[in-house]
Amino acid sequence: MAIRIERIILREIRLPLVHFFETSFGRTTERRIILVEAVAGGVSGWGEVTCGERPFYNEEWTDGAWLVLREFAAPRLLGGEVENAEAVAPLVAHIRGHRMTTGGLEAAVWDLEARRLGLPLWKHIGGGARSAIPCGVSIGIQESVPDLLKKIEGELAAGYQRIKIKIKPGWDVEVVREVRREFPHCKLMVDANSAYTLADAEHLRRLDEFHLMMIEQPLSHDDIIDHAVLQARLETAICLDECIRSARHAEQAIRLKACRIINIKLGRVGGFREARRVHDVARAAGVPVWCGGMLECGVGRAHNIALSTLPNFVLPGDVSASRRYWARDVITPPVEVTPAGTIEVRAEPGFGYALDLEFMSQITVRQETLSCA
Ligand code: NPG
Repeated sequence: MAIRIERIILREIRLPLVHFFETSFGRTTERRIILVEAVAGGVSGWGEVTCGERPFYNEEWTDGAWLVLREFAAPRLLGGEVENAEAVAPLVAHIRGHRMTTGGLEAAVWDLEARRLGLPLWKHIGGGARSAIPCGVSIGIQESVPDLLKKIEGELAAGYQRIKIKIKPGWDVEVVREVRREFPHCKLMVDANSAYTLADAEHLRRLDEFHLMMIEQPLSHDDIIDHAVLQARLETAICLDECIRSARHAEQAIRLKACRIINIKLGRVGGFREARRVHDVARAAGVPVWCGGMLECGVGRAHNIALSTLPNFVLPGDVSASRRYWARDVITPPVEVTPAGTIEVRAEPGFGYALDLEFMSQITVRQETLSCA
């Protein structure tokens, strides 16, 4: 279905987190999120740019994303016809990197196309393997181990199916030991966000005794080969996140045995087209995947839910309830998690939730409408 996109509206919203979120590269207390609204024939599709406020997770950041969208990505879609949502990623593929940025735009067009067809987004992307998605939580680095244990206890009581804790040098083996002592049977994994090098291999091997589901991205954000060396030395499965930016990277990582699990983040790989390709490569190789999170507001969260209905998303992901992050979300109802630790997939067209436009306008700090000159 050809789409003539008439307008692309960029909004930056500011949302304070209910609790700071700390990783090995820093602490976030308030999000600055770019939402992308693509309009065609009176219908709007919505996407979220999932990059951080600072270029520390990868090279992208809010202010840079705004410029890339305005100067390079949006102009490619305005003023002509786009064949369909699948055709958006190739149109912006000449932009090197910046996949979370272009991915926010790409996802908006998928949502738009789904709405025009009257289909739920999950159906439109070929998902629907499950009607409720299994949820885990990601718990940032805390001020103290007792704080961490208390958090874990609360999340398990809420029903979440697996716990992921962030680690970094100085907050790793002994912390995991205490968590395991307190919670011997929960599904547990750790995420290092690239905080180690191969020189730490012996140290990381000490994590093997804790029966972790996986260790996520222990080594450099742009490395696959060292991960292969490390995986051969660990019993624990390595899951790659940062360094899988495309289906080609997934293929290479699997071929080199650099990981046994892949975290797919919609933005990191540039949107739904590439996310499905990564999913398919992993599935063909028998490598399970799960859906990562980037502290998204409701728009990105809803997209992640749709993505998580593809068949190979067999492990609980980092997609969790809105209330863990926001006092009020930009969608209604907010994303909620059942006592069984699942999110029910909704049947409405598009991403399945209503936008709270009134609240959104209150928290919008800049807005720009791009249209054909
Ligand atoms: O629940 O959205 C969430 C957070 C999931 O841990 C999570 N994200 O590296 O995967 C990550 C991490 C992250 C958090 C990355 C903050 C960047 C900033």
